[in-house]
Amino acid sequence: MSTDNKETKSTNKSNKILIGIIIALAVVIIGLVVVIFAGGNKDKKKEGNTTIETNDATGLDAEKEDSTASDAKKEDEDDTEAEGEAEPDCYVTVALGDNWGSEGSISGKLEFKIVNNSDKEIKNWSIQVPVADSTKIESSWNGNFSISGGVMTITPVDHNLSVAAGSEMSNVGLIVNVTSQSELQSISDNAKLYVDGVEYVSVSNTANNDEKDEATSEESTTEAKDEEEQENTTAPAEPPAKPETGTPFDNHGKLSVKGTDLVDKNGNKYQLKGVSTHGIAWFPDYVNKDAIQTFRDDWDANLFRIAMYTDEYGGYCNGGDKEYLKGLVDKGVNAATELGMYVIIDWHILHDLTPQKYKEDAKVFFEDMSSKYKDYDNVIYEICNEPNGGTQWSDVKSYAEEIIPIIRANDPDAIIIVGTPNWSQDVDIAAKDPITGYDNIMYAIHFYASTHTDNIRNKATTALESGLPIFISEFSICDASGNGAIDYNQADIWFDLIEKYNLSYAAWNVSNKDETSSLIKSSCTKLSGWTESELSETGVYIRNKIKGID
Ligand code: IDC
Repeated sequence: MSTDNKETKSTNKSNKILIGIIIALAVVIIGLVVVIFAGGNKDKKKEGNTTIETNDATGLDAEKEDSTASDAKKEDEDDTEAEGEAEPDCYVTVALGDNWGSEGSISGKLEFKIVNNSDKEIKNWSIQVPVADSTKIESSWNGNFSISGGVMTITPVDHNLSVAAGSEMSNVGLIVNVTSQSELQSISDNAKLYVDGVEYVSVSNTANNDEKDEATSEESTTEAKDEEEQENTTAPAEPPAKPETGTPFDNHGKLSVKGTDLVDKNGNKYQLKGVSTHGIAWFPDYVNKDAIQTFRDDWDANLFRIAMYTDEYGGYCNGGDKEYLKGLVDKGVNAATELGMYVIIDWHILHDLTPQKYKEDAKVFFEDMSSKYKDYDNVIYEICNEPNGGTQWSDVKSYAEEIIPIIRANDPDAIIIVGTPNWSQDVDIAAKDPITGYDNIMYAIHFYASTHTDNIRNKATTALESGLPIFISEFSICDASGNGAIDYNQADIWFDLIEKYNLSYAAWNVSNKDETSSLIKSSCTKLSGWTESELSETGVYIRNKIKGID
């Protein structure tokens, strides 16, 4: 009992203490509430946003802080909107090319491109741009151009009726005659994309509240991360498809370099003869199996070169879609492999002048390619199309000495073609200081027969006679612009040299672009299976050379 009493007493005592504490706390809380309301100058929003304020002065400061914060937020929103406007998910760009004539009558070249970064195919597109009344269309390609009521309208032709999600449609262009440079500039600046006759409004511009903004920015960070990861990881290598029987690769297998010659798996001299795509970002549709098969079966070609520009329109290093471009390379390599053709993956530097400019991209790219195609003995790597603009052989050589080991680590003996200075003409300079320590290295020599004659042929023979293996990975029979008149006489002299030294070659270019070097007539929109009458004059000549018809 006495124990119980003691316990009851002590319980009573602790109850009293507890009640005391509760009362004290209640007083403090009431006090605080009074102080808060006495602050008097804060609205609900602030209470929600800020720490509890204890006096008027702090409250005012807090208000200032808040309004600064909300201004900043507004600026953010404005920025987001501005960015959204600057970079919608689908838009048209216009490249202003050469122009000639003088004020009063200027002709200029304009090329339009639709970039579709949305996840939907764009159908029934048109482009509209205000023009001066006196504007005349001199010639045009890959679009229907008309001018009416001060507006130039461009609509699709059969082969570019739609623009797939995540892709670009380019090479729609015209030569226009205007009265001033500023009119040209204005056309270039004011072209707008229309879909179903209505000006295109980007879906990415609809995000207009904080939650959406946050979600979008989070998403894009994740996407950016994924892209980064994808770029740095290499896709697992697929075993190559078995080549069709009786095809060039089936018969000749893995090639190697012996002296200045390419030799086949049996050690016999072998010559690769074929064609090069135009830039795959410009003309993606020609990278298709039927086209490659047409070159194999109808032209007797055994080589297909895939030219991926690095620094021109939609190029790999100047904002082009890397995954998309690599997908096209993949499509071409796989088709060529199944067809038993040899295939060149060409890192098509040109505007970038020196391969050093995008060397880091090149390292990742060739690591990716060579690990993917390490078992594809028909794949040839061309690591820098045409160094130019004063790039020295030492710059090219040191670049090559970084890229070659990356390829070799995956693919110990693939053929690698190294570009040479002056648009791959100076093989004589490379011959004085060749790359050592690796087998199966060849050096690019390019010619355009109307421009490059004895002077460049002499460089070729100098190099060959000093033992340098050279490869004509690009050439044509017109002038160096890829256009202009054909020089059949010079072209024939080049082919004599080609036969004499067993040189391998790829002719520029598989497209129907309205320029002399295109192998397909510009009036022909077929993507394979061309008849002779659908080939350009250059196409007819090259096909005959490859087939051995004189
Ligand atoms: C040309 C294309 C032309 C394109 C231009 C871009 O034929 O349609 O507008 O590139 O700069 C080369 C280059 C090759 C050139 C070609 C003709 O390797 O990219 O293609 N050429 O100028 N070297 C010498 C000539």
